[in-house]
Amino acid sequence: MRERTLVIGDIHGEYHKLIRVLQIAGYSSSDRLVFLGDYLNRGHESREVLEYLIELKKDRRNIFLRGNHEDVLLKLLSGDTQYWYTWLEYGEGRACISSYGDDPDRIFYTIEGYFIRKDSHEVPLDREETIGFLRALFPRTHIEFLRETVLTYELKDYFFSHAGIESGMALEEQGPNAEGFLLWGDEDFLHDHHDYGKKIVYGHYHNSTPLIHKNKICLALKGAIALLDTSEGVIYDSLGRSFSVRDILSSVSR
Ligand SMILES: [Mn+2]
Repeated sequence: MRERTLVIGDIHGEYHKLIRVLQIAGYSSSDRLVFLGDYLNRGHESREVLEYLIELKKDRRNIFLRGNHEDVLLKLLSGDTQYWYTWLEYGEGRACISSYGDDPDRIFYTIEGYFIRKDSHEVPLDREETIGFLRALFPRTHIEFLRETVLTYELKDYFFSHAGIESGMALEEQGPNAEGFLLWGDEDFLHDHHDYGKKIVYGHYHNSTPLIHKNKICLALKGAIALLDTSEGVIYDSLGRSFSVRDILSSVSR
């Protein structure tokens, strides 16, 4: 069977939607997959998503990029406690904690920072408590999976990252020095129509439909998961819609 490359946008704890969009695209094991990151948080099935991705990783052709949500969690796992706010409140990480079987309401904020309830005690989430809590919450295989995610990936005609690139910089230069742009995005890139030689495919910015431009495609959707079949130039989503990249580009340029 022919090998297709299927690119999947932000998942955010929505296992059932992920399965749905793979079914809609007719995914089979002859296809290879590129995931754009943001696997965790917000939805209620973060653990199911990670378990499934770890299973898919057995196929070495499949690529798993790092999203800002994974990055923040990795920083917490390394004991950087300043990221609790970003992970819990901005990132809706409490949904992830519940999906891994703990009670997120055990963690609360005071003027002195974040605390966790343990039996009848309230303990500050300092470096040691943070690492201890997260290592008990996540299976080791899940932490390894997060650590092994990558910032960028390229094919002949495509460049992939979670949130786009550093605008104006050549693709070869988009490495760890551009990490902030690759993981968190940048306004300049959103308005950038420069031809980088490859189409940049990214997620992070959730829209109601996939964003299709000559030089870039955004696959993050509000309330759904998008998938790009690079061989056909078609985007499917978990709601059952499909979008032809070529048709949309020709209607814009007309
Ligand atoms: Mn993101």
